Formats: sequence, structure tokens, C-alpha cells
Amino acid sequence: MKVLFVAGDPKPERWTVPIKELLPEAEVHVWDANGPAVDADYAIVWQPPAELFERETRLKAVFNLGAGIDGLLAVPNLPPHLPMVRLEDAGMSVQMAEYVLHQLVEASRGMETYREQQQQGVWKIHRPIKRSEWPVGVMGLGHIGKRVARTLADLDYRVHGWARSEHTLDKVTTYAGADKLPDFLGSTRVLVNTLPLTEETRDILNHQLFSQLMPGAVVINVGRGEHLVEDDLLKAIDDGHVARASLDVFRQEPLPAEHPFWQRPEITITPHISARTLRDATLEQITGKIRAHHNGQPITGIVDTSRGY
Ligand code: OXD
Repeated sequence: MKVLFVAGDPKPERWTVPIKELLPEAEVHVWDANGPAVDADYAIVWQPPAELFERETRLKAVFNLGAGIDGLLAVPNLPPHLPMVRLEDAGMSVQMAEYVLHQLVEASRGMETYREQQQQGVWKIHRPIKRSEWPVGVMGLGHIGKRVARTLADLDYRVHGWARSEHTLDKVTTYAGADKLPDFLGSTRVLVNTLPLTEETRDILNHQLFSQLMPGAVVINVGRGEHLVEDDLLKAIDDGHVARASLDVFRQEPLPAEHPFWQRPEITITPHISARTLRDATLEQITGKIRAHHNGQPITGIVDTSRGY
């Protein structure tokens, strides 16, 4: 069996050495843009070039090194029946839940005020948080969204979840489909986006959506930059409807130095770190699935390309 590693890591051996250890029966190759075809059976990829699918015509499945599959589905010449497999959790959802909780607590417990007070040597206690004033709405109820929603609900925040299809979650009120989006938004002050990027969800975080949130809204985007209409967020902050935003993903990454977001004290910027790909857990999952597929066993995480995730 031949496995081809196709990701722009300047040190691909960080991946290929453990892949060989986990899958000793495989011949492991690194993608060479100028090299010949290796006739790979499986490719492990992150945002692969279109040439991969021109050159490697014997692929049996492609494994994405991330939960979000948009970078792979953007490749124009994907063979229509080739199974694309996304990463299923692999240590990401716990990090995401922790990141979102941190951003929520920053806002709900007014941590910035205490930091400012510290600068001035001020000991002043503000009134305790009322959780009822901080209802959270989680958009997207896949592995990650569910973990985020559950974590916040366990801390007694009022949590709502919205997704395209029906989901049931303990302690979380769920809404399904476009018709129910206004009800969901109307009961949300802290909006957390964990949606996959598809044609339906691109630009979903826009003026119309912000205007339906409860006043003093907080927006936490850990999905994709393309979900957010950036000017609409700035306007919503300027007109006071959105009080603050925590953004981990951007339309252009790295975020350009001249981007207006950098100058906004209401916006917290992090460089796409809310959930890092953990190499060990990721490769254990992917190599396990490659072996299973090779042995004719069923595997989970195959993307429904018509749905886009
Ligand atoms: C992912 C990511 O999709 O890291 O997994 O953004």
C-alpha cells in the first residue's frame, strides 16, 4: 500500500516518520510538485494542489488533515466518486470548547475591567454575573459545536443550538433549519459560530443576522473567515449592536497588517489557534482508517460532497 503526504509543511518528516511507525505495511511518500506519479492508494492532505488529482489516478481515498473540508472541496478537479474523509475530533473539540469558554468568560465576567483596574491599583468588586443575561447560541452542531454547547451548558449558561438538521442535546434547546434561525438569534446574546463553510453558510454572519441578536451581543467566530462579512461586523460594533467579537479565523490569513480589525479594542484576534491539529491523535485516527479501508472495513467521517461537509 502506498500513502502520499500532501501538505505544505516545510518539515514533512514530522508527519511521515510517525505515519511509517503507525502503518509499517505502507510505503510513505511526500508530494513533490515536480516529481513523477507514485501511484498512491491513499493521500493525506491539507489544501492540496489540483495537480495531485491529475497525477495520482489510483487513489482509493483522501484523508483531510483538518475538520473543515472546504480547502479540499475547493479543488476544481476532485474525482466525483473518490471518498474524502475529514478529521473527526482528534482532540480538537476540547480545545475549541476551552477557547470559546475563555472568550465567553472574558465578556460575561468583565475580565477586561479587572485588568484595567489592576493597572491602576484599584480593588473594586463588580456585581456577580447573572447567567440569565448571557444566553449563548451555538451555530453548527457537529462534533465541535456539540462539545462547545455541552461544556457551556454544564456551567449553567443558557445554551441554544442551531443547525441545518435536527439534533437533540441534553440541557441545550435546539433549532433546525433556516425557518428557525430568527427564533434562535432572538434568544442569543453570545453567538458562537462552528459551522462548516459551504455555499449556504458563506457570509452568514452579516448585518441582517447581527441585527436579530440580543443587544450587547458578543460574536465568537471559530468557523471560517468566509462566514463573516467583515464590514458588517464593524458597522454592528459602531452602531453598538455588537459589543465585542473574538475572531480566530479570517478571510485572509495571516490577517494583513493594515486590516482595520487590528485597531479595534472591541475585537480580540487570535491566529487560527482555537483548535490546533494534534499530530499524534490525528495520525492515529487517519492511519487507523487507512488500515481499515485497505482491509475492506467501513470507516466513518466520509464527507457528503453534495452537502459540503
Ligand atoms: C480545521 C482547521 O478545519 O484547523 O481543522 O481549521
